[in-house]
Amino acid sequence: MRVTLSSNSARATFDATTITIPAGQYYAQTGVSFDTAGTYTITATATGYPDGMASTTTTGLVIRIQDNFFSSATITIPAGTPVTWKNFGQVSHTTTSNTGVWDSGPLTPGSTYSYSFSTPGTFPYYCTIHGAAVMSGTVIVQ
Ligand SMILES: [Cu+2]
Repeated sequence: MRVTLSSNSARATFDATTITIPAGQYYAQTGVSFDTAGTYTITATATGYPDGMASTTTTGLVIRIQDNFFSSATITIPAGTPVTWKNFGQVSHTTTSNTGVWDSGPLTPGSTYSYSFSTPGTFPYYCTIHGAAVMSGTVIVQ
């Protein structure tokens, strides 16, 4: 099994160190997740099959929620970009706009919340459970 990932300088994260591609299927989305928008080309070889290739385009960006911070705390995106927060921590958190633009409510570990930023501006947010002094971030939309 060989999996090669190339992209336009975007990072990728893998759910598992070994990605299994079912025999006869020439795609490799399963088990691969992307935390940065971009166009990715995936090639893989499964026993008994020739190299398979697929490309996938992801839009938007994932902000990782940890205990207790956002990573990255400040991001800059073009207008129209969807942002997804995913809770990678062990306890619940929220992503809540300081100005009432969005409010995820409590996100249990593993949960996600998405919001699409259509208008330019600076959007500060925080976690209502742990407070702005502990957990805050900013989305800058250009
Ligand atoms: Cu929190």
